[in-house]
Amino acid sequence: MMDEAEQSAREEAASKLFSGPVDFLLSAPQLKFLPDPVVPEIAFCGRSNVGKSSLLNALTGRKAIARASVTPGRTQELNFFDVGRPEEEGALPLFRLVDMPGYGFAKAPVKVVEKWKALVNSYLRGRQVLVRTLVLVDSRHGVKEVDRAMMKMLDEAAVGYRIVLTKTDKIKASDLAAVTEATAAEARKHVAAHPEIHQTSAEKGMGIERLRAAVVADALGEEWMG
Ligand SMILES: Nc1nc2c(ncn2[C@@H]2O[C@H](COP(=O)(O)OP(=O)(O)OP(=O)(O)O)[C@@H](O)[C@H]2O)c(=O)[nH]1
Ligand SMILES: [Mg+2]
Repeated sequence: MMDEAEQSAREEAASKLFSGPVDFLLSAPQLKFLPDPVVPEIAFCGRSNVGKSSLLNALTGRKAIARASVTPGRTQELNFFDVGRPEEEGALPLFRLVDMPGYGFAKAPVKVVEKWKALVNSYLRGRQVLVRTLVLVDSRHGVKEVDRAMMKMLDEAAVGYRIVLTKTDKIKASDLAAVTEATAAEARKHVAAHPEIHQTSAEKGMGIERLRAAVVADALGEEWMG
């Protein structure tokens, strides 16, 4: 178990990293437009409107680097963000964050939804440099059938993921405790799920520093954290 001093040192190192360069790289509407797989990647997935783009903004400390919206279905491509670009010209970033379209969105045309689904699933299943996926779950709703299907797919593809509860500012503390417990029980049924359930609010900042440290450790290894 990590002690408090160690945890706060990790959080400090992670926020220092994110206070440096974070740049939008590209938007890939199809697999052939993916960047070369040259640095570790961390992907954000979850139901439409769960708060993927908002969480990415909160983690990077940028208000709107990823486009968040009241309109579900806003993110339609795989959007790549470079984190920690060294000084030298042409140098690679330390790692990348990938914002993805949401699943379980019924209002977009079926063909469009199928296209997103194929893109997201092929990326998640086939990406060599994908070191961790964040599966976001709305804390008001808990794990739904579509989330379970996504987790099962990730289990089968042996892609490790963290389950992140979002929008915790919208529920009571007692409800948050209950949904966290239920989500932890769900996580125990999935081989690729990390046991820790993250509680976050992109709006109020809850849980952001802790998740930021976890993401950096996933991307760069515990050694990097010092
Ligand atoms: N209260 C509250 N609202 C949030 C939070 N995170 C996101 N939202 C709101 O939820 C809505 C959807 O957020 P997005 O970040 O666009 O969600 P998304 O998962 O990227 O959506 P898609 O790209 O459509 O799949 C927006 O209106 C956000 O302002 C949060 O922590 N608290
Ligand atoms: Mg989005």
